[in-house]
Amino acid sequence: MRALQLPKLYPLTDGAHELMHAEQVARLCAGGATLIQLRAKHASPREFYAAAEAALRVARAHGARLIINDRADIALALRADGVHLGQDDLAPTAARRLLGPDAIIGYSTHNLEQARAAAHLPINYIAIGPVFATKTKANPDPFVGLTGVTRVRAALPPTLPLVAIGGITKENARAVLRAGADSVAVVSALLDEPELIAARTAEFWQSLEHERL
Ligand code: TZP
Ligand code: MG
Repeated sequence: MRALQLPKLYPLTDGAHELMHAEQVARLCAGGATLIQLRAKHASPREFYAAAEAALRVARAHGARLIINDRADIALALRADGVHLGQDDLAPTAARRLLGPDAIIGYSTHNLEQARAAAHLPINYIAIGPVFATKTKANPDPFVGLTGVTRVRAALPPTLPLVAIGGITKENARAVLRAGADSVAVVSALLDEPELIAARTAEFWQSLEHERL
């Protein structure tokens, strides 16, 4: 398992969006995204596979990496770059057996206790969230705030990258990075207006470039 250098901005697609995943990926890549997670909470496995296949083609054409939310089987079948697992998905150890040492495996945690328990799993990054209130996730856990990010960072090995997610915008992202996140995962702040996805993504990047980290 290699150490992962995470980009500071990590966009996710949204299955509830009016644009198809592949088109969301195209616009995110046009704005400079290099690592994207495909998230389709209401799609059947068959639909998700088809959407992921099309999205992967677009991502590869742009040289971006694509991570599949929830489904290690789909990541494996498509040779995607990796999988992002939640607390109730296939366990990271089992996903690592399936996908091998080179796959990127991310793992969601929602509090300090879960993050501590995840620290020694065979994963490439841990996500903590929601950091702030979010409308994108159904039944979110209580938000952890900036102090939650800092506490999780302090509890993890320094070499394990930390992704923060939930309610993150161009305006608050720098504070989240300063609180200890290596990367911010973002949905609505990039995708809310379909015609502005590329522009919003590029602006988000620009706002982070001013940050010395
Ligand atoms: N996990 C915790 S919050 C969240 C996920 C998938 C949704 C983040 O979406 P947004 O729109 O960036 O708040
Ligand atoms: Mg999941």
